Amino acid sequence: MKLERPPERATPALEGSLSAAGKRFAIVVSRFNAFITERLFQSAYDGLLRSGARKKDIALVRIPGAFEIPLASRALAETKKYDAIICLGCLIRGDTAHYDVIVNEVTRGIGQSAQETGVPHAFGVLTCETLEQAIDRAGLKMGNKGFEAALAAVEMANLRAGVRSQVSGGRKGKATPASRKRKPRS
Ligand code: INI
Repeated sequence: MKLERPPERATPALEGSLSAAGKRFAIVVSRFNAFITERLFQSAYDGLLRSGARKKDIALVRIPGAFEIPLASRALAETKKYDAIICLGCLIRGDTAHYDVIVNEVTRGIGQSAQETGVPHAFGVLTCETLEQAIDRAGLKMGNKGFEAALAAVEMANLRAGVRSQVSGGRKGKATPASRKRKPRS
């Protein structure tokens, strides 16, 4: 039997590594549906530690419900103390329209906070029809979305640092001014 080598990647890509060493994170966890969100939190914390983060570099912030996540995560991002924010919550559709009015606002608010502050935000907010769906995503059949969010946060923190150092030509914190860009050969 002949074993084939996996194909080489056609185009080298800039990607964030999964090393959390030296990086600082804030985890925002909502108390609503705590049975689920505590499991998301435990798994996110585990994911950060297993990626090399130090306990002292992980801040935990608890808030009442998913609706409060955008405000808390934005306040944390604006401190510029964290390389990434991990947002954890659990929205489960009930008999009223409460879920529907909250769900888009939470999603939009987290995205807006990420885009306007430039700090990566991982979206670990479950949006489920039933409690069973939520349980499946908090450590049962579908894995744990808290762990996935933690790894996404680590990767994006490294990607952001990589993009910045590429722009600055490897010099930390110094971006090359556009006026000093090499002129194309004539
Ligand atoms: N908060 C959640 O985190 N999940 C839910 O499923 C939920 N539902 O369905 O009501 C929920 N509501 C509370 C909301 O997030 C706010 O905490 C509350 O409205 C106070 O601002």
